[in-house]
Order: sequence, then structure tokens, then C-alpha cells
Amino acid sequence: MNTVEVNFDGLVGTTHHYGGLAIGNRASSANAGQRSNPRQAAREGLDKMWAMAQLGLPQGVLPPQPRPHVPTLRRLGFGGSDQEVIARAARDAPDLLSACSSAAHMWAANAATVSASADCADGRVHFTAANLATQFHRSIEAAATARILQRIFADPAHFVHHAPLPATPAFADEGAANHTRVAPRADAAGATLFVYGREAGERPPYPARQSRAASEAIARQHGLASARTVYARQNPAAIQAGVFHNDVIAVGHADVMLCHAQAFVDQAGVRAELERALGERPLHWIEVPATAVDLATAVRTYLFNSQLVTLPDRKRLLVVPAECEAEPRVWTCLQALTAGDGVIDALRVMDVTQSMRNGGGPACLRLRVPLTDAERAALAPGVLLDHTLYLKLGAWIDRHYRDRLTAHDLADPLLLEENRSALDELTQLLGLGALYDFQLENEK
Ligand code: SUG
Repeated sequence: MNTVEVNFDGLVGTTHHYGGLAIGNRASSANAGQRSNPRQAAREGLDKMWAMAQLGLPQGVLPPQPRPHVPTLRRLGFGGSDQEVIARAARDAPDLLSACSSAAHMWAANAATVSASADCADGRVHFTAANLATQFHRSIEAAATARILQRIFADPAHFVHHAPLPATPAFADEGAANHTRVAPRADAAGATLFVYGREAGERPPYPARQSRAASEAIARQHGLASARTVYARQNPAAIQAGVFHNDVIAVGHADVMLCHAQAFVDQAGVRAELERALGERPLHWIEVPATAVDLATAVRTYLFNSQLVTLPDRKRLLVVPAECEAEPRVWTCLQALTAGDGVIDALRVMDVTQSMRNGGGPACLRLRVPLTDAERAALAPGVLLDHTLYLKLGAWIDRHYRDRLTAHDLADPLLLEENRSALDELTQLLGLGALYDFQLENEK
């Protein structure tokens, strides 16, 4: 049984903009109100997916969600036709229109927590779509995310879907960005690391998004063995410095954990627990000291928001954001990491600037799904990227995406029509059938 980690990247939506919406996310605040380029953003994301596919890695595509999200605006009291809803929101509450237009679903690392079948008691792959309850603009994603995942991973013989956890602070859940599977042998049971920012009832003075109770609930739902499950608390100083998700300060893959020395509370204890959870099997724990890269620089460059992947020739590649190359201290550190004992063999620089300006690096854009050959064969057939689909998606982006967008443009009623016709065509390109509310309503 051959198990491979399949990355599913979120395709950027047509309304990608800089709303300054995400509390605790430095890049989102710093770039609030800047003009965005949705076409470039979507292109960068697609080119990243294609670069990974060309390395011989299976690469999946997650479709974007409808935006502006008219049903949410209606729930908030804006009435009339869809166009009137948008016009009223633009006039009376432009911040709500921005939140309901956010393309934040592109950061698929927050879409769900996914457990490999080898780790789950019933031998199936388990999914829990994240409620993203901490930030209003992201909480809108959960229902559509759950539906998209159910459509792509539809076969109940292989896949189990759990409803998002109750959307309340006690169970605030940000998905795979705070969840890491380490598994020296991908097809044998691995260890699961859940990282949380706060306990359920706590209201710390820093913006901690993930609650421990949420992670514990997911571990129960997925049937994870408690002896192989570890809970680690984020270092409050890291959260304060802008580490709003654990994947901004640590990345784990296979038998490697790469993290900053100030990632966790009781870091040595976390390491020991993870090693114990893995049993005899070795774990390469690589720690970058603050003297080499301080927290602020790690957050600015997103050094740890890298994708660590195993190539078909078994070599390990670290895919880092372009911002790392521009910062000499970080680049030196990365050179040293890859010059060593062969744990990480090579580096690849990826340009996802449009996403980075909203605090989303290469690792934020992808959801990892470990799949056996049989599970992979059970996927919806049209979502894995090949050259034909890459070309089709590129042409689709060129046809439907604007090359500039400001907060002011969100009031444009044409944007909704553009989004719907783009998504309508996309569901055909990906062979997913009617998927979105606006399509299902039209079918009635
Ligand atoms: O939730 N940014 C996202 C970035 C998510 C990154 N994901 C991971 N680290 N896995 C967030 O903070 C900004 C949207 C805006 O301001 O327009 C935003 O939502």
C-alpha cells in the first residue's frame, strides 16, 4: 500500500483584495486598503501548483467560494435583489461587504483537519471542516468548504466527513494550519501534533485562534490513538509577534519537524512527547535559534510557512516563499539547513506575493491529504492537476479575473456576476457538477 501526501491548493477567487480583516496577522493589517491584483494572485497560485506537479508530486485543486457572499449579507439584514443587497451593504457597511467578499478561502491549510486512514480507528480518511470561528470573514467559509470536500472525497468506503465544530470561542478551530502529522513511514500509523493557542474558556491578551478543546474534539471524532496524539501550546510571545497559526512558525513532514526555537511553550517537552508518540522510529527535530532568525523576521519572511515535500527520488525539498531569498539572514540559515546531513536536500523558491501580502505563504495555500493508491483512485476524477487542466485553468483565469481591485470596486454589481460565471465554468472544468448555492437555486 503506497501512501502519498497529496497537496490540494485553494484556487484564488476573483474578489481577492486587501481588506485588513485578520486580527493578529501582520501582513493583513500592513497592506489594508492596498490595490490587489486578483489575476496575478490566481496565476501565482496556479503556477505554484503546476511547479509542484512538475516535480512529480500529485497536486489537487480546491475551487474557490462564491463572493461576495450574498446569503451572509442577507443574514445581516441587507435585503432586496442580489444587486440591491450589495449596493446597500456598500453604502451602509462597507467593512461588512469587504468581509463578505474576502477570498480568504484560498488558504486551504485552514479548510479542514485531515487524518490519514492509517491513523484512524476505522481505517478511513477523516475530515473536519474548520469552523474558523475567530474571524468573521473566515467563519463564512465553513459550510461551503464542507460541501466541496464532500464532493471531492465522496466515497464513504474511504472518506468520512464530520460537521464543523460548534462555532463558538470554546471550539474555535483553524484546521490543518495547527495540525501536523509526522510519520516516518507514510503508510503506517504516525503521530499527530495538535497546536493550540488557548484553553477553551481562556481569553488571553493576545489573538490566539485555536482552542485546545477543538483539537481534542477532532482527535475523538477521527478516532486517533491517544498514545500517538500530542497537544502543544503555542508560545504566547510568538502569537504576539504575528504567529496567528502554528504553520507560521513550524512545518512537519514525514520524519522531520522544522521549527523556530520559540514556537511552543515547553519546547523540549513537546519534542520528547512527539518522539515518545512515534516510538522507536527516529524524528529529525530541526530548530532554528532566535539568534539566527528572530521571531519578527520569521514572521515577515514566512520562513516556516514552507512546504516540506518528499520527491519521487526520496529527496526532501523545502519550498520557501520568495521573501526568504530577499532577507540575507534567512537565506543564510536556509543554505545552512540544506548543506547539512541530508535531512533536507534542496530548496525551491516560490513567488506567491499577492497571497503573502495578506499573510498567506506557500504552506497556507495547501491542504495536505495523505492518500493510499485506492483512496486516490476514489477521488473526484477531475481535480488533480495535469498539463491540460493547467492550461485550461490559466485561460479561465485570463478570461474571468480583473487585474486590479480596491475596496471601492467591491460595490460594483458586475463583480458578483463575474464571480458566478467564473465559478459556473470552473465546476465544469473540474467535473464537479452543480456545487454552489447559486447553481443549485438555478436548478430548482
Ligand atoms: O486567516 N488572511 C488569512 C491568512 C491565512 C493564512 N493561513 C495559514 N497560516 N495557514 C488569515 O489571517 C487576510 C484577509 C484580508 O485582510 O483581506 C486573511 O484573512
